Amino acid sequence: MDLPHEPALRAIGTTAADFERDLVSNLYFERGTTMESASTQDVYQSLAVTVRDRLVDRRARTATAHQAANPRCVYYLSAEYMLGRQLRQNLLYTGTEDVARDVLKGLGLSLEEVADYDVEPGLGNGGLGRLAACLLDALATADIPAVGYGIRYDLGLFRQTIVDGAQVERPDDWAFDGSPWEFPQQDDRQPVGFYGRVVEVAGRRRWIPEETVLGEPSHLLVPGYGTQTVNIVRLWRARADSDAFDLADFAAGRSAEAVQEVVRSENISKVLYPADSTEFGRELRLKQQYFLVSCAVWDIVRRFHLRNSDWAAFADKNVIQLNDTHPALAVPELMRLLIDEYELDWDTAWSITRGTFAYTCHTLLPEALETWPVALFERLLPRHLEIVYAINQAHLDEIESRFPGDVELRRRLSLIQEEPERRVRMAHLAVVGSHAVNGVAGLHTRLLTETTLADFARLWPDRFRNVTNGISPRRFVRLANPRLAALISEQLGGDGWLTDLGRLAALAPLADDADFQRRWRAVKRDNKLDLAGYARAATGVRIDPDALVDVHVKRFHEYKRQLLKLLHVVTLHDRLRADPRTDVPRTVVFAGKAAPGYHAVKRIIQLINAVAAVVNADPAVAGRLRVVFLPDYNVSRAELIVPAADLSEQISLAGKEASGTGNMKLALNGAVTIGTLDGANIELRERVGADNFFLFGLDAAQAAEMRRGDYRPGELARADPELAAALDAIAGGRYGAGFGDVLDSVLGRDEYLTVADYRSYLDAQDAVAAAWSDPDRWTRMSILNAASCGFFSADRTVADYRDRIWRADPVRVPPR
Ligand code: 26Q
Repeated sequence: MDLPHEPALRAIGTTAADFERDLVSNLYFERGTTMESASTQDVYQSLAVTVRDRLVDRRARTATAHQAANPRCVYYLSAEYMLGRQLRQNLLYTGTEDVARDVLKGLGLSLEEVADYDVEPGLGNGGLGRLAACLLDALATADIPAVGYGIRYDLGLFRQTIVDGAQVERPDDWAFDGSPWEFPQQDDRQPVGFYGRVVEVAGRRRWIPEETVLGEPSHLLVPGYGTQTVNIVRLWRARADSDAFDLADFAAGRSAEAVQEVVRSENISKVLYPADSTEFGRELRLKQQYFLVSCAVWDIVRRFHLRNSDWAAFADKNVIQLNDTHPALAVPELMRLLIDEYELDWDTAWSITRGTFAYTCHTLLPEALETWPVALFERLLPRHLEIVYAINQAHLDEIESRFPGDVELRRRLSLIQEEPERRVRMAHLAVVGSHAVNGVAGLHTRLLTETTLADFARLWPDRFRNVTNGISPRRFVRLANPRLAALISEQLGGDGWLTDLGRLAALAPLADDADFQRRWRAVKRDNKLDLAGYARAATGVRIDPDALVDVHVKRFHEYKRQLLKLLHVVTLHDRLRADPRTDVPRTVVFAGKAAPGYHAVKRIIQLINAVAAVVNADPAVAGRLRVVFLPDYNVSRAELIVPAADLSEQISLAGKEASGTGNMKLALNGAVTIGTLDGANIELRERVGADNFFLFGLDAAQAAEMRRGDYRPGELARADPELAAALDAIAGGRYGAGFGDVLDSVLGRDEYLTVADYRSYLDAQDAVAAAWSDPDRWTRMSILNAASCGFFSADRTVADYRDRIWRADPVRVPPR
């Protein structure tokens, strides 16, 4: 397939000489410097552009191939993308890692020191954002045409620092030095309206917005591994019109007033999840959601019209996947475009809309289901509220016709919550507006259809399906753990396993092979040394590479029970003070961010740091127990911690974690899991085998039962001498005074049943210690964990979405 003007393009060569020539040329033309005088930052930027050019070439060919095939395209709408650092990935995916290394060596630089300048775009917060990135990686790898739509936040999720043991949030200005990976598309700016009123023109309702901002897209490239496909993430940034700056105010010395309108517009894409403790913050969040949706839906419609003329084909050519409810406004927005702008009738528009959307739910916690006050909704999006009401009317009529007289059912299923205040239920909007709704792990989907969305599942059983999450083996083994990847490739005779992860099963017969075991352990030990070096520099804490590395790394939330892990640490501390030979040498690693407004978990971070300070300074436990809190957990930090882990803590209260994906990353890297029967832990345990998984705790049914019954955590805690001692040690100030509030959360309501699961958890930890004491046994478990993780590849997840929801075919992109 020829590109226009191709002969005029310089060749994109693959040899070291080609690469070096391009690098020198980029240094000169892009940075205005030479090999002799370039700074490492210059070299980084030029190297990035050199790699990027190779992706641009593939992107151009991908776009041409998609244009010709006019395929069904997957549009992924997400408030978060946690793509991770780009340089090493893009070198790998373009096959230029080795030449880059050689060329840099000639300059007296190592690839590692240059790659250190690469900044991770922190455009997400946790599992949902990283899932988006893993799915895009797998989509491109499967040659499926896809676009990810998101917001280009100026500041990503905050950078977490620890000051006096407490989390302090600092801005994450990820593009401060300019991101070489970003392609701004100023030509495609597009207006987005807010507020205003609805008028009737020639019998049709039309929205006249009062305020308009511009959405300006920029692209990040998403290459597939082992293919030519390069898809894109299209991220939108809010811009004020160039007229918005008030020259007169500025001339009069009123500089703040002069930029007021610019600031107000551009605030929309300023930060991820603005604090919602004020009216201003809540309104800004809803504005963000509409901003993303308006830009994306308009863009999807425009792209459709480039290749198609008939609306009847819309739902065949496009599937829009809603990553949770944050983009659920896309449903009324598409309806508005179809009805108001393109003048389709309601029924046609509705059938197109429902045929196009699919919704992924990522939670079970009812309090996490988003709702918006009708009053705010109406003020910001008056026409959308009318459409939501109309959708709701048809929806309630359908319920009435199928379940006549069931007022209660209609109340529960309505898109509008009436009490204590009228609010729009975004999850209901997403379910009603989609032809497919999925949970993210087997248990999650079952519980969704039995509890949180049970009424909907009764109404439309066929709409619900499960798609268990997965992770990118490229990112989480090949890039994060190159030593393990090399060992596996050597053993399996190639790297085909990176796109066919089931092949890891061939490692299982080696689980007892002494030589393989030795090499497996050596990889883990080297990874621990890397982590130890980092931890030493970041926190001053020394990590012993021969100790059991026990990791609890994920967002901080009470349901994830970082506190349960900490109570285990305090008990170990007690036991070691009494007898220094109990347990095995252990290093406990915590990492994760707490939402800035979530006081209760920020206190847990403080307590962890307080315990760490005392334990690490206590000569009675030296060489036996270390506790380290690694600040600022993100994708890059996960890439460092995950390969070094021996024990993976997946200890959420059963029935609360939708899936978890850290559990998969850790197991795939040979960590053994201690966990509850929650989320994807269940599927993980089924695959690795009960002998290779440390199970503890109540299951979801038992936990729900206990919550309903007469649960008395205070009494239970006193009845367990070790738990009582641990709580007393904290209350008595061994780790500093003033942690009474944290204890109250456990002894009072104990919402997440920490006390109920404590004994079972400690017993399981004792079993962990026994297994660790036998290195051959542990290594066998470790190998079998990795060997059994094939199912958790994001490639399988994407194949499931394809079969069950998307029905999208691959489009091969021919090589040059
Ligand atoms: C809610 C209301 C208003 C504003 C923001 C939010 C909000 C923001 C972020 C709600 C949820 C999130 C993030 C959720 C998340 O990361 N969920 C995780 O998704 C993973 C991928 O499916 C699962 O593996 C995890 O179990 C789930 O916790």
